[in-house]
Amino acid sequence: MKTVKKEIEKIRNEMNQDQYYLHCQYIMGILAVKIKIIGEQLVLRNKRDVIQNVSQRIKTPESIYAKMLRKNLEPEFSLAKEKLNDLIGIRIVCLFLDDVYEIAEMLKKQKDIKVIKEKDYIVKPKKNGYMSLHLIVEIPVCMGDKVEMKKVEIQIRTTAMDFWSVLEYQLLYKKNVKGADKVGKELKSYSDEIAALDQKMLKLRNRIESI
Ligand code: 0O2
Repeated sequence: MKTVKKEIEKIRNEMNQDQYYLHCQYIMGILAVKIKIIGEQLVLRNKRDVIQNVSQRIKTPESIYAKMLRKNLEPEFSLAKEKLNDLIGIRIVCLFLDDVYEIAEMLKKQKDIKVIKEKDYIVKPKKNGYMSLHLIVEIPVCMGDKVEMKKVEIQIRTTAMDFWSVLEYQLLYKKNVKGADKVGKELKSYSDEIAALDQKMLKLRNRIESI
């Protein structure tokens, strides 16, 4: 137990060095402005609100440590920077299914963002029912005469998917507790209902817009 604490402290110390948090804040600041502009362009284009909420986080030392072990990797921060795509995470929540893909397309068009990976858990949800569109992007950070590319995971999902995943995240920490299996199955069935409802709401919105 002591070693776990020590390893996590080591990661924390490494994160505190090398202006890591400052670089993360710089990237999150750039992306926040970009997403705000995209949001305003979408309001003008679609004549309605599109982006409902944007949140950002820097992965904690505890979460880095746990994820490195899950991936059978040494829990070293220098290795985590190389291997983990979500040390910086941004979540965009929107109302409708087509908004997810419209936001993703607009992000992909940004000249200073390079999409290196796309995972569509909406077309192909995870086994437990998790749905979201993930873009792993690289953003250049200029430091003196050097330019370093930093990875960010951008999760884009509907309000309904977000509401589901918050609950599922709580269950994750109770996986081995009695009753968790039953709740997991029920949650999976709600994910199917959410997928169907998102489709229905989109169709209805299109009908309303065409009246
Ligand atoms: P936390 O605590 O949110 O940081 P990769 O190397 O990119 O192929 P990775 O990073 O495991 O593999 O990718 P994946 O599966 O797309 O997961 C990235 C993040 O998406 C997770 O980070 C979660 O935030 C979210 N996510 C993925 N699957 C689920 C799920 O089943 N339920 C919920 N609620 N969220 C999920 P972390 O590090 O797991 O967690």
